[in-house]
Amino acid sequence: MLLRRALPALALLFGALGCGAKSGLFEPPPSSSKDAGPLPDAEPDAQPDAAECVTDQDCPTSDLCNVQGCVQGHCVTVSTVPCNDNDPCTKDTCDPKTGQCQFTPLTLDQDGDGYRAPLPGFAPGAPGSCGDDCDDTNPNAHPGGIEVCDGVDNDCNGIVDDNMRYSPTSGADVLVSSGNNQQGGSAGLAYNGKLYGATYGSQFQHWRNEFKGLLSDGTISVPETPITDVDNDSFSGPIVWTGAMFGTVWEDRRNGNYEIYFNRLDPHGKKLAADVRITDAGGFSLHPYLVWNGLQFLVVWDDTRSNYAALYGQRIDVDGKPIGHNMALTGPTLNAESPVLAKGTTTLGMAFNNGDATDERIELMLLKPDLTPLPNPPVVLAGDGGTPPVIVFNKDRYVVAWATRNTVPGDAIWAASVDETGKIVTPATRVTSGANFARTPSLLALGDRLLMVWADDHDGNYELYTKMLAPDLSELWPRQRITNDPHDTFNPIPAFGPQGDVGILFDDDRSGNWQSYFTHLVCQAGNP
Ligand SMILES: [Ca+2]
Ligand SMILES: [Ca+2]
Ligand SMILES: [Ca+2]
Ligand SMILES: [Ca+2]
Repeated sequence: MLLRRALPALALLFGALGCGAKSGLFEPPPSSSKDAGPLPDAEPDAQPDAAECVTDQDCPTSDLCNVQGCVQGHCVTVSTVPCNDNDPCTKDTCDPKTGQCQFTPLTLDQDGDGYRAPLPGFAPGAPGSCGDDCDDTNPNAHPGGIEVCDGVDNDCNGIVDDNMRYSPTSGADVLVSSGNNQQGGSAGLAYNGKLYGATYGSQFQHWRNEFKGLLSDGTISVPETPITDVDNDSFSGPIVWTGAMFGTVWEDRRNGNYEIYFNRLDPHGKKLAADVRITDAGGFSLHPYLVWNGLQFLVVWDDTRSNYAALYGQRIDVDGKPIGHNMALTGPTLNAESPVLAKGTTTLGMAFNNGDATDERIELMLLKPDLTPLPNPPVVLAGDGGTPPVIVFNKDRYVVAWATRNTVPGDAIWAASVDETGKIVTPATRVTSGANFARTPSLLALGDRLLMVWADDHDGNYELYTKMLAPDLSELWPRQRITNDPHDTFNPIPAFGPQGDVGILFDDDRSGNWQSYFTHLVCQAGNP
């Protein structure tokens, strides 16, 4: 087929080059023109009279990967450049212009440490994974690395900062949102090796998204930079670091109805392209959440395009281009909202609320690495009025935490864990005590432990506390108070930072209105 399509063009080429000796052989058939369709379908050797070549030199040379020769008056492929490096981790192709083989790796080394991220769905270093970097967003984590107190699993043994612990930096809170706004609200925090990128909302005439770069002590490194400045409300969302750039996702109603938008930011928070609109749905699209899986951004959210709240997902490539269309993740029997996503070794775990305003169940659903739902039915972790959950993957299981809420907030934070087969490892467990009301949990996975940060009224008003949980969710180290002021404090968003610091963005009304603040925990070497 290739030969027949190439022939008229070839004839023109030879005519132009004045290849006189055989030019008569290359004249187009009488019916041909520049716009002629394909030549008749007969096989070359079915019409031995229609000779098209005398020697190999008469045959097309446009594809150096498939060399043509003249056989019985017809140009046929006589040799093909074999491109096979016997490496299942490369895509083998041949460049027709040069005839050279190209072996393109299937995986990326985004952080430039010489180790590639595994293919989605594979554990780092597992057979077929094509990569053994356990954290390709950080050059200080790779096989053979020396473990230091930096919030990173430097040696890729599945344990972050082996045998180290955290201490609060009392009284070092830093105002992040501008303060000249009406109010602010924390949304996301990610460390890029030099600075924390913080996303938060500021309410001026409308709500808008902001980015600010913070050093580990809260010093401003990149001033407040609007991510959106649209003529309507725009609510800030999570931020992730890929090893080369930030990604962030949010909801805004620049077009009247809330839709999900995405963009990539350079290491200083500058947008790399125009905002990417992810949804175009009749109902509101809300509560976006974002994960980087080593190759792609994965976004999940809820929307009511089908007149009930359901969960949807979208894959986005490293260049910021959506891959395929919005994917429906839950069916019509669910009224699902507020999804959060974590990347496991072979699956994705998505926790969410399911129910109505008075009975919000906490459920967890397993997905394939490409966001396709696995056949396992969602696992119900709690049915007692849970608030939007948080999720992390801790070495071999997903850990989900939530607060309860019926008419008033419950008195404790709860958590449960589920393995990658969907089996509940630790059922819903009360993981805090000693308060009347507890709210807004958050988790960081350390492999052999989990750091939890939350707000409760243990000491009178709502303040932030941290504690360490064992993988079975029992208490490893008791609560430590990390904020101290006479006003309520909520909504901690922790992220690993430099030298083992854990940066925490949070909300506080100590100035008389809600603003976003930053504090950090310091990593200390040695056993507790
Ligand atoms: Ca790497
Ligand atoms: Ca790395
Ligand atoms: Ca380690
Ligand atoms: Ca470390």
